[in-house]
Amino acid sequence: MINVTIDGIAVEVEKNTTILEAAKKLNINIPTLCFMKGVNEPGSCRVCVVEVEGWRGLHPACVTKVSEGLVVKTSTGTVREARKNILELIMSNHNRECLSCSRNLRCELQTLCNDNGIDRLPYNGKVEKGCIDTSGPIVRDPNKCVLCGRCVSVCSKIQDVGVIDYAYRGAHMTVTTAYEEGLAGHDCINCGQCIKACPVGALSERDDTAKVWKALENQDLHVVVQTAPAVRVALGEEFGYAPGTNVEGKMVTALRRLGFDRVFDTNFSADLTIIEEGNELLDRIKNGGKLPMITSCSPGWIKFCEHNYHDFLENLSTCKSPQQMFGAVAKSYYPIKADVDPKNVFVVSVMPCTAKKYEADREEMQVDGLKDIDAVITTRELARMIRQAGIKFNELEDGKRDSILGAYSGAGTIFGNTGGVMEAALRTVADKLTGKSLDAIDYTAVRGLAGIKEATVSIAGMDIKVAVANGTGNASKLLDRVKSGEAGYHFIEVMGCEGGCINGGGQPIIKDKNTTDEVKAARIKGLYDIDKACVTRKSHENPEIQKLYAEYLGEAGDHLAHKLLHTHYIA
Ligand code: HC0
Ligand code: SF4
Repeated sequence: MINVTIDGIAVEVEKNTTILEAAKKLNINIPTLCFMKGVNEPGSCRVCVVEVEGWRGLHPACVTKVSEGLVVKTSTGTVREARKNILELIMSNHNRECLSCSRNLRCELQTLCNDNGIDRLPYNGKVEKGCIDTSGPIVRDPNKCVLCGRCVSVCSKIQDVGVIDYAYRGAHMTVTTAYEEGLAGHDCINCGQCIKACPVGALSERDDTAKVWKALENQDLHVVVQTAPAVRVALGEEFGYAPGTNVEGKMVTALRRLGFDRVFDTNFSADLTIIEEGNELLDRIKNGGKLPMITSCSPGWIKFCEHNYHDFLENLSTCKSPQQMFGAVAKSYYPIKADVDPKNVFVVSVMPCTAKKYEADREEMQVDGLKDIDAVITTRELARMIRQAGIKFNELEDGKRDSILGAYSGAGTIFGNTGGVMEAALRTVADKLTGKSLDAIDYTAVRGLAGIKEATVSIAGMDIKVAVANGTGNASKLLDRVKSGEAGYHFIEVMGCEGGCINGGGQPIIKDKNTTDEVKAARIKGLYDIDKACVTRKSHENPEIQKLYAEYLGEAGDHLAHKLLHTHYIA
């Protein structure tokens, strides 16, 4: 152990600890900007500089390791002046339209400037650095970029995509794509992890709220909404609730107040996915189909696979994602039951995911000329709509979902967690294979935040080998092992974002990036708690799903189910 003194307080820390980490132990907050633990640690922005007794100059706390007897001062006059000067320089190159920025009041730079007494801007730098990229669901504004590199690191190191990087030098330096083309023309998978990493408003999702408001005001339309599993345990953060708090009831009431004709649930169609996907898996295992079968519900992952792992396209389940299955059913079965014209049904999705905007616009995501989904908004956009409507979210009564696309099981709920689709599928497959209703349904080996999880599950004398990868970087690692023959499985779940949808690119921004893992864990727990409390915890026991098959679809994998609920991929 090493003894150091920070701001006059002695502390003992492990070898190789940075000054930043040591200060944290003492609850001393050294401000940072470019630093993201384990992801981006370049020590380049210099916002975290401190003084060390006996050393010359100032030193970045995020990359300077402690040594025995070190005496550190984190807020001397020299440090405060340097920090202020650095922030003034960053601000001089930054588009300062804060009032109209999507990150206003949620911007790390704004907070830093406020905390560090920036009350004037002495320098005029280069603010106009390029055009705003609106080519796809991820909007990039180089004029707001502070060159911290967090998006670059997340995209390359965590997601293994690497579609953005630094270009040019000095005052001309910018973060951009190859040939400075729009992200939509590149291999970007629309995961939105760069948005969550960005400390300012240089990255954001395309705002589709105007489209939704317009539909809600159109009296000719019957506007229905579905909300993804992970939204309910994160939306509350936008209104002051702790991460993981289940605000489903208030969200349902808010959606009704906004004017939606019916409030349904993607958990319902997650159950539907399990019926189709479970059937497909059993069919592939019994009839020598392509294995391992790989889940297909995460659109970021699908695009990643299409770009980088062509060899595995036949391994992908042909099932549409729950979002798309919902739309297909909402425009076929539902209009018959509700006696409305399918052409007048307008389907809105509320998703934790930015790639869902892209998925909804894929050409193949339509049936008989009707798009499955008409508009997708993120958790953040829904929060904005609620605020715009003047709804006092925290004071709302709990509301209940509408029937007939609103009932769900615990299995459908846990889709939002990494390992959740796998666990939900195993619950149904195990019952089908044994012909019993099994009680042991907690498949804990596939739970948790590890990047890659593996398990062998024995069901009815059969050993089913499964693996779960979350984050496309981890998917690469797993698939490379499968490709080389080093690992073999029957079934693989891949989710595009680390932790699964609870950490999707459309979820509330986590202000203190050092708490990211705690926030993910709390959201994950929120969904497992809902699962535990559900009367029905298996997809095939969802009564509204049973009714859908009995009244309309027939058997899983039948012609109609295939037409509505399955898709294909592009090599
Ligand atoms: Fe997900 Fe989904 S679980 S991808 O993360 O499978 O976005 O929450 O809605 O479609 O259900 C996101 C979340 C969904 C879908 C479901 C799946
Ligand atoms: Fe990279 Fe994902 Fe951002 Fe696209 S959306 S630039 S893939 S991090």
